[in-house]
Amino acid sequence: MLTEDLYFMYLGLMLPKETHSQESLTFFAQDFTFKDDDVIAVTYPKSGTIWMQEILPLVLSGGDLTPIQSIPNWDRVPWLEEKRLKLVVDQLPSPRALVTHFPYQLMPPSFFTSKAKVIYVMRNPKDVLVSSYYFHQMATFLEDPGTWDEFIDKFLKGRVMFGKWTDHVKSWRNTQLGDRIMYITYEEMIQDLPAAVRLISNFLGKNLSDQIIEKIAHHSSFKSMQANIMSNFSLVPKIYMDSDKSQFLRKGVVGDWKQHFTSEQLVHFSSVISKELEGDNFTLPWSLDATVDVANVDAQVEM
Ligand code: PPS
Repeated sequence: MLTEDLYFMYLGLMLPKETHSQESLTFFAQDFTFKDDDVIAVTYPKSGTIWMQEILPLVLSGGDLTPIQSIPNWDRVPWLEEKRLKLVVDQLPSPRALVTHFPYQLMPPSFFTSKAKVIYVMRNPKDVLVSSYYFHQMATFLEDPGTWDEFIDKFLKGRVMFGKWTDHVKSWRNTQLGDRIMYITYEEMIQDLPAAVRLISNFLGKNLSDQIIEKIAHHSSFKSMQANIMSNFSLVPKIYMDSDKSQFLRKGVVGDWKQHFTSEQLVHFSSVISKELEGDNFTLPWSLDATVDVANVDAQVEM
């Protein structure tokens, strides 16, 4: 299918027609009102969104498994900008957990006047790219990614849903939200999930016991989510997501990029991303230094 058959533009963002519409965006922008106790996980696609759809209901309910075992993740913690929000919003228990891929400047007015809390999850863009590449192969409502080389180019130019990774992270780094926002990385969550769940629960003012934290980490582990039909997208018909091509819960690891990039591609990728972040006052938890990256890849090849 042609790009224009699959996507439409909304305020400069390229969005898939299957999941988004002018109506859903108008609903989000004008009819939806944020509440002070809302919690919103914000991500660039493929950075840990569905992971937060698992963790947030567990934290907010103090470890009750009922929501994650009985409600599909897209209705349990809906995407603010998607068509389904309108259908489920009235059934969401308070405090509500929500997700969005929207950049900061496009959030609607009630977001800025509310006290809703935000958890921004960031992932190494090289792994985001890999995850997105496979997702574009299995999601029939997205454009075929083309070759790996072609997809790198599309990603760097922002010719993918939600535009450039650098624009997204920059928009959410320089906010006026003060202590309403916390930042966490996918890599931190992989490294020590119970510690990450503890940070999240503290941020949300939940004083959970170590036992509950362990329980939440267990039920939001990659393995548990892979086995949970409410979270593994097996309920989605194959005409939308073809799991023979790739799984939504594909690998769930850090550093899969090392299996994909050539040295030349790394130098190009890292230099474009670093240049676009130049002058912005934030440090990344991973290297975007092409020489370090290339050394990393070479070491991997030697192993
Ligand atoms: S989307 O389409 O934007 O909603 O995708 P998103 O959920 O942001 O990202 C999907 C990637 O997150 C991985 N994932 C996890 N990794 C580790 N542990 C857990 N529990 C987990 N849940 C989701 C998922 O496998 C995708 O990454 P890749 O690298 O493709 O495996």
